[in-house]
Order: sequence, then C-alpha cells, then structure tokens
Amino acid sequence: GQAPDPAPALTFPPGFLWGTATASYQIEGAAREDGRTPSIWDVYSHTPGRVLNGDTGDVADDHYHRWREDLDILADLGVGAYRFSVAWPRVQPTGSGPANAKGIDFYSRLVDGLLERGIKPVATLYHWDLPQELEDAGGWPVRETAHRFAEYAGIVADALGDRVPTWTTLNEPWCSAFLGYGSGVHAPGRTDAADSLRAAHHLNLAHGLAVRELRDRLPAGAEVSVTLNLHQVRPVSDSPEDVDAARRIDGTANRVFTGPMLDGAYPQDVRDDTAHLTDWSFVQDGDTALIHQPLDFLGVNYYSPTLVAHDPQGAEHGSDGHGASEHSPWPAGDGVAFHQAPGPRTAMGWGIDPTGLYDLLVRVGREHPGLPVVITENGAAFDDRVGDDGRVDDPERVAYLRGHLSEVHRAIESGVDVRGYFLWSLLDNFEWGYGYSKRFGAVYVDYATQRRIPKSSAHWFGQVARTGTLPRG
Ligand code: GBH
Repeated sequence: GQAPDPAPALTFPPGFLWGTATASYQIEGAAREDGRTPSIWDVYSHTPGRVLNGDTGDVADDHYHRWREDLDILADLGVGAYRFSVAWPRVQPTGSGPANAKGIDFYSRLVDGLLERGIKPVATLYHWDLPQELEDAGGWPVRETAHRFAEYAGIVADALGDRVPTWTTLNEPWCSAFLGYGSGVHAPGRTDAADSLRAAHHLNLAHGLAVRELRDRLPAGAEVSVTLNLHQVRPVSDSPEDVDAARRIDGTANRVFTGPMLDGAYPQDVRDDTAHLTDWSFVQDGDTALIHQPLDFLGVNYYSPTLVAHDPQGAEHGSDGHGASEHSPWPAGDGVAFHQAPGPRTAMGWGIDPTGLYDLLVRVGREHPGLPVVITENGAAFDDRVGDDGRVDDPERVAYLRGHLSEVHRAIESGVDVRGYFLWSLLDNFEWGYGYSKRFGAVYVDYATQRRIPKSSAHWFGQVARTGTLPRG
C-alpha cells in the first residue's frame, strides 16, 4: 500500500505575531524583595493543603534575577514577541498609594532588554496576583477593587507606555472570579457563588476603567486588549436538555464577560439562571457602558473543549480541571455534568482536541466581526524528562502545537482575523494549585539548579516562528 500524504506545509499571513507567554507569580520568585508585598497567591500557597506538595512561588524560576538569561534564550529561539505580566504588589505595594520605584525598575529593565533583542513586549496588567491588602478589604467582590485596579493601570502605563506597544488588562477573569471565589481552587480560596458573580462584575468594571486609563496615557497606536479563557462548550448530544446545559455553562464561562465587554450588556439568560443567588444589584447605572470599551483585539486562551450533559443528579463538582472541590465554579451549573471525551489527554488530564480551537475562533469571528483575535495562550503539560544525553525530547508537545496551529491556520482560511499565537509557556513554572508538578514550558527548568534546557519543542516552535510556516508533517 501507499503511505498517506504528509500534511502539507502551512504558511501564516505576513506579520502574524509569534510569541511565548509567562506570568509574574509563576516565574519570578523574589517574593519579598525590593518592596514587594504579599499577593493573594503568596497567602494561598503558604496555607497548608492548598497547593500540591506545599509548593509556593517564593523562588519559582528565579526569573527576577535570571531575566537576562531568559531573554537570551528567547532571542536564540527567534520568537518575535513575549507576553509577560506585571506583579501589582511589586509596582504598587498593598494596592494603593504611590508607585514603588524598584518594582517599576524591574519591568523597565525587562522591557528594555526585550527591545534590545528585537522582541515585542506584550504586557498583561493582572495575571491573578491581587495585593493581599485589597483582598483583606474584600477583594474582587468589592467594587472599590475595580477603582484600585484602574489606578494601578495608570501607574504602569505612565512607567512603560513609551516602550510597550501592546497591553492586556486582565488574564482570564473567569478563573479569578469562579475558581478564586466560587470553587476556591485558586486564591483567595473563597467559596460563595454570589460572591463569585460579584467578583465577575467588578473584574469587568476593572477592565473598563483600566482601558480608559490606558487610552488616556498611551501614545496613539498602542493596542489595548483583554484575555479571556473562552470555553468551547459542547453538549454531549443534540437533546434539548443537553443543549440547554451547554447554554447555561456558556453563559457564565463566556458570555458573562463577552456580553458587557464586547456587546455592552449582560445576557438576560445569565441573569435569569443565577437569579436564585443574586438580584444583580451590584450592577449600577452606567456600568455596562463603562465596561464596553473599544478594543484593538481580543486575546483568547485555549487548552481543551468543555463537554457537558444534562444530569438530573446535579452538578459534578470539581471537574474544572483544577483540582477537586466540593464547591462548583458554575453558578448556573445545577443539573449539569462534565464529561471527558475519549482520546488522548495531557498530563493535566485535559482532552486534546484542536478542533475546539477552530470552532472557538470561528464563533468569535462570527459574533464579533471586525474584532481581531490573538491566541494569547495555547500549550500543554506533559511528563518531560531529561534524557541521558542531557536533552529533553517532547514529541507529544510538538504534536499538540502542530495540531492546534493547523486549526488556527484553517480558521484564518475560513476568514477569521487571527493576528498572532503565543505558546504557553516559555518556561516550566508554578502551575497554580498543581505547584511544580506540571510542566508547560518550551524550556525545561531544573528547579534544583535553575538550569534551563530548551526542549525539542522549543527548537521546533522557534523555527515555525522564524519562518512563519508550519512544516510538512
Ligand atoms: C491558564 O489557565 C493560565 O492563564 C496560566 O497561568 C496557566 O498556567 C495555564 O493556563 C495552564 O493551566 O471546562 O471547567 O473543565 C488555564 C485555566 C484551564 C481554566 C482549563 C479552565 C477547564 C475548565 N483553565 N480549565 S472546565
């Protein structure tokens, strides 16, 4: 017989942005240095029983001290852009008052180091490290936190706005609201469904207020965005019950954010589905108009689709892929069960299905024509090991990336305006509730020595980025 034709090489549009991504608490370490105060993740990770193996971000990848070496690795790979996040408690300790010059200096040096190496800096203002002092004052369920965030956004824009061309307000507010205040598997570990909805609204408000601050301060041409972990929610069957379960999960997974941010209103079905928990009186006059700010692109993080079914037995809690909890992150999820499709999984147990990314991109393109999309995270954890030859060979990650990139290409061919792709993550790092047990990096980190070893996927991705072409496979 004849071998099947290999998949053809796929070329991405000129100017397509290739990058890798990280987040402050996951890589920096130096938790008590240069005026940084504790964030909710310091307190949470230091609380026994919260993070696997008692791991914390105290040292992490020690990137705070090793950033030059890390930027050299990035430059060697030839990937054109780098998405990092700014730690609020470094820049504005305790979440109010003046800027901390030493904290600003760190990000200023980092940005200069990127520019010197010809790498485009993409800054995220909030990747989950809320100053603990603001949590003690009520955290995201409290309206004032949104105003604090806007002030902090202004500080960072004043400091870096002359050199950072691309900005993201929040990373994955779904996780902050529903894992942080609903299921409690993320910091601050609170478990109150009504609070999680309040948190979602105040994160939306924080986004809108911050976009205003950024637009006031950034030079013309700077790009402003938000990153959502949009869920590709699929019903297990066409039955009306399963389809309705998918609608309800889609409501608080996606539309509770895209509604106000992109369309200027909360969907009525989301309000109705959660009316047993709250009367939504936390939404004040003018809020949704404020949240509805023009954006230059939408950032989308995608890992795996979400498969749901109607289940009269009630919710199957803890199925968010983030550890078991008796509490659900789904305020509209009563009577919904989460299923796992058969087939390959990553080390997180997440199903591998690149068609979910295609479907998600096509949906965004259809529902929000004229809004460019950047994939701000995609990647996978696998059980990477250093071989006898000192190399880290990770063909599963190459296959994962190849599969997802070909679906991105297919979405572009279908007319979706996808402008870039960031691999999560540059480095193995602190994977939240899973500590250091899960490795998402293109670069392996030996935590005992802090030695970095680019995995075979790093070399593969670097070539894709340099050539703008997915090779035949
Ligand atoms: C991202 O979170 C983070 O931005 C990043 O910091 C993190 O390291 C990385 O991904 C890897 O985890 O449909 O209920 O089963 C991703 C968090 C993971 C949250 C998948 C939703 C499935 C939800 N998302 N999870 S569910």
